[in-house]
Amino acid sequence: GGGSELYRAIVRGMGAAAADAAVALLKDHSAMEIINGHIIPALGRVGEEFEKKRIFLPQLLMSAGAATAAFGQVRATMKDGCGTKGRIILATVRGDIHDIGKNIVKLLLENYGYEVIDLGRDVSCETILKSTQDHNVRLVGLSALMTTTLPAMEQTIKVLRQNLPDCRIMVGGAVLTGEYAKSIGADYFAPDAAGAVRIAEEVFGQP
Ligand code: B12
Repeated sequence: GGGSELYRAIVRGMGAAAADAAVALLKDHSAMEIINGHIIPALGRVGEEFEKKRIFLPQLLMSAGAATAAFGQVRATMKDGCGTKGRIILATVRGDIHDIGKNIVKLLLENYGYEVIDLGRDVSCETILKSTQDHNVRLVGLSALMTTTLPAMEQTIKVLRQNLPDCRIMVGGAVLTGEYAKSIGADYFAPDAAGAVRIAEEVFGQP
């Protein structure tokens, strides 16, 4: 983990090097090992440095780009599931453009055989509601990474509840806790992508 070439390439914001390092790791590591052991810790480090004002937005952007480049290599090796176990909507809420975590959740859900309709990032509650209705979706996953976008998440849950009382809602993202998720009316919270899969298995009744 900590000192790997991939980790350092992401921290330094070197996209091509990060992609190469990911390809090298794929020879003897699984996709989730690389994501959980290298990509996520590196982004955590970058976040800390940003918070302490030791790096600034341009470097944060470069690191995010490097993480996305590495993720692209990892994703290419995972085969798409056939999407028969259930249909799930994923979105990052209005005002929030962080989507690396959501994309990891999507990758794993698809790999476990779920069909994911990815609405992207900065998505309004109207769009999420309409898409959930149009596609007759039973499980919606919302992501938010900032304290400032938690109200948008709460609003989205409210709108979904009012219009689609049978729809289940799971939430995630670095700023969330299980307790907070409950307080804004979510049915489920998970701290990572594997947790999202467990929630899906519960909602869709698979072991
Ligand atoms: C990368 C990054 C960016 C990139 C985003 C690129 C992209 N395409 O996503 C860029 C550079 C664009 C960016 C911009 C900004 N960022 Co930023 N960013 C980060 C950083 C470093 C990492 C986030 C990340 O990708 N983590 C890795 C992923 C894998 O983790 P994750 O998202 O939490 O996802 C996992 C779980 O939470 C869970 N999960 C996630 N979603 C869901 C959903 C469901 C349904 C479930 C079940 C689970 C689940 O599973 C995932 C996999 O394990 C964080 C620091 C941090 N420690 O989080 C700051 C951070 C989130 N950013 C922050 C800020 C302030 C900003 C900016 C406002 C900066 C600015 N001044 O402009 C802008 C915001 C723009 C906007 N309107 O959204 C702050 C937020 C502070 C706060 N508490 O509100 C943080 C915490 C940094 C800090 N410490 O100050 N950022």
